[in-house]
Amino acid sequence: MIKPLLVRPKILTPVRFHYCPGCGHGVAHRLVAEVIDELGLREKTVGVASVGCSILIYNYLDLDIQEAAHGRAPAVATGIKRVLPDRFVFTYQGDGDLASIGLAEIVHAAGRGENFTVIFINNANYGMTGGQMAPTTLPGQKTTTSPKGRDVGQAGYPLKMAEILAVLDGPSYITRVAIHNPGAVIKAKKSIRKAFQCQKLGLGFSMVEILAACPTNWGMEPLTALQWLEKEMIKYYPLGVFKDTEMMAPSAAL
Ligand SMILES: Cc1ncc(C[n+]2csc(CCOP(=O)(O)OP(=O)(O)O)c2C)c(N)n1
Ligand code: SF4
Repeated sequence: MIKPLLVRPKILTPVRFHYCPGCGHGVAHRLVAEVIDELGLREKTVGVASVGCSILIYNYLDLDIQEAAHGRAPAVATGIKRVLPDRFVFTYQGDGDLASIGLAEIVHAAGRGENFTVIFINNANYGMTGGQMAPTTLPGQKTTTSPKGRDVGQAGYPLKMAEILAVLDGPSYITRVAIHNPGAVIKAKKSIRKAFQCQKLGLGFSMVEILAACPTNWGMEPLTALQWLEKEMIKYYPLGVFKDTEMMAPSAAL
């Protein structure tokens, strides 16, 4: 009998993604769907969507999903998790949403150690609204609002959110991964699984920052965008685990 290598996750609806060719959101959605399926969390999960290109995530994941105003997903997730502590709660946020307008929300939710998980898509620009410069735009990177390249003398340096949040006491697990090749995608899935497990263990705030391509606004073919991500983005945003308290928790030994 032929054993299928790839099976569509049950919670990934049979709806065609509206994302541009080569966009990282589709891959990230699938990884979230696979992990929730594998952990058997479907009936207990509430997702919180932000604005941005992934605002339609409720079309693709067959879960309870709450929309939040720009940047407010961590505040909404805090409320849901506190009222329904047995639910499994995650936010799915772009970098314009999380690192710009929602900076206060994410910092305070992390600082309070709220027990939910953040999936943070860093594609170095505001995707949905036309590719403006975001706090994550690389030095020298051209965007619609920095047509000559981000000038750090004028616009300052990018915010490295994983590093920034990892210095706080509240988070249990903070990591940065990428999804530019199959090996990286496998690692990204492991990190999402680990972040969800931290929440299951009640260890507090967890976040997976995912470096993802936005070929349309980068003005590149999908393949070139993946190469640019590997060559330029990872150089500025190193991959790795920035905080992991799971090993210190008594329940981790069970
Ligand atoms: C309070 C508020 N401010 C601004 C906007 C406009 N807006 C909608 S999507 C978006 C950009 C989102 O970019 P990002 O979070 O990086 O997600 P991406 O589209 O790249 O996935 C902006 C600025 C909004 N909808 N609400
Ligand atoms: S604009 Fe960028 S982030 Fe938005 S769907 Fe297209 S590639 Fe994806």
